[in-house]
Amino acid sequence: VVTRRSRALEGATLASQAVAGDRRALARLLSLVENGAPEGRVALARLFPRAGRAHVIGFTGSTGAGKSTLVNRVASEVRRRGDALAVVAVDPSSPFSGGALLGDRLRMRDLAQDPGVFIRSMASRGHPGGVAAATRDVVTVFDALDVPVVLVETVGAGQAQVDVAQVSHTVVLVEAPGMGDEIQVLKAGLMEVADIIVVNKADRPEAQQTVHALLAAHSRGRQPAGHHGSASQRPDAAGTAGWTVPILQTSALDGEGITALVDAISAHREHLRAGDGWQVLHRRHARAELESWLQRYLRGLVDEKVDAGVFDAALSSVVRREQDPASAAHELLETLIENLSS
Ligand SMILES: Nc1nc2c(ncn2[C@@H]2O[C@H](COP(=O)(O)OP(=O)(O)OP(=O)(O)O)[C@@H](O)[C@H]2O)c(=O)[nH]1
Ligand SMILES: [Mg+2]
Repeated sequence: VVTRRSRALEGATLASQAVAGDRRALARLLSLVENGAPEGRVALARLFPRAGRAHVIGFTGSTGAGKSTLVNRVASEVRRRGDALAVVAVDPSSPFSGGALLGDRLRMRDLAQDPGVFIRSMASRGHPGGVAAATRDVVTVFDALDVPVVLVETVGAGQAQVDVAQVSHTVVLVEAPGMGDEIQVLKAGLMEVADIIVVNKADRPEAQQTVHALLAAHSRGRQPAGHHGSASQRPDAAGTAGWTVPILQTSALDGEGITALVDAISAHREHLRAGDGWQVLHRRHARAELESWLQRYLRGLVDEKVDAGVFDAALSSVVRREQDPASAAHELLETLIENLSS
């Protein structure tokens, strides 16, 4: 029988072993953390105070733009400059199937031999608190192990793209020529979260056109009409004010432009560090996490303290349109409060 105490013990033990450099313990710990297991929660509680120093860089953008190839190149360059690093890749397919992951694995084989590199692929499905929360937790583990740089690659679809801003200090938006990029990125609201924009596959002739399209889109979103230049100012969000979003070109396939990209990533970090950006981001991330845990706990409390039958009755009354969902939720909350005080 697995008791609460033995789980807590296992979580704490795995956390200490991982901190001490035990790779097997780390792998097991990451699985527990990813799946939201109680052992993982205990370990995270232990590790959390140790974290907060890693520079987390999120890579997002259209499917097939070359994010994985680029992350691999950036990882090599970061290593060449002397930093240990972790790569967290959120893959849309299951962890044990799917060509994309296999491809990523092959590409990462050289890096994987390096003891200064940690690689974790995680499925985008099957996380009780959502993929963003699971990603954040995995990042926290690496951060707590004193890994100074964490590269996060997200799936190229839907909401998960924008979520990358919730875990990252620096968001790199990766696009490729000829993908209807302008429309795609605008639709997904990605321009607003990008700190660095990369046109990958610059070896292709249409790359220049894409750079122009992105420049136009970017300045339209950010500047009064008539702005020209190779980069544009991001005037918004506290803490990131004063940062000029560079639009860079890379060819991840043959390693072109990677040095400039890593320079830009470092420059963004310095920019955040020089002002209050780093603190502002940490406060924003902390708030998002706190809010999401409050929601989960509150929902859990309703499950625990309010009869399933009462919940179902409320649901049916909403389905029959006898009651609107907001009023029904409010009544459930009142029932919860009554049950808590009795
Ligand atoms: N020509 C060219 N092809 C590239 C470049 N970078 C990546 N590719 C190719 O583009 C394809 C997709 O690359 P990935 O790195 O898997 O792209 P991704 O954005 O990670 O894809 P998803 O994770 O599936 O969204 C692969 O066949 C790569 O070899 C590049 O700079 N130039
Ligand atoms: Mg990929």
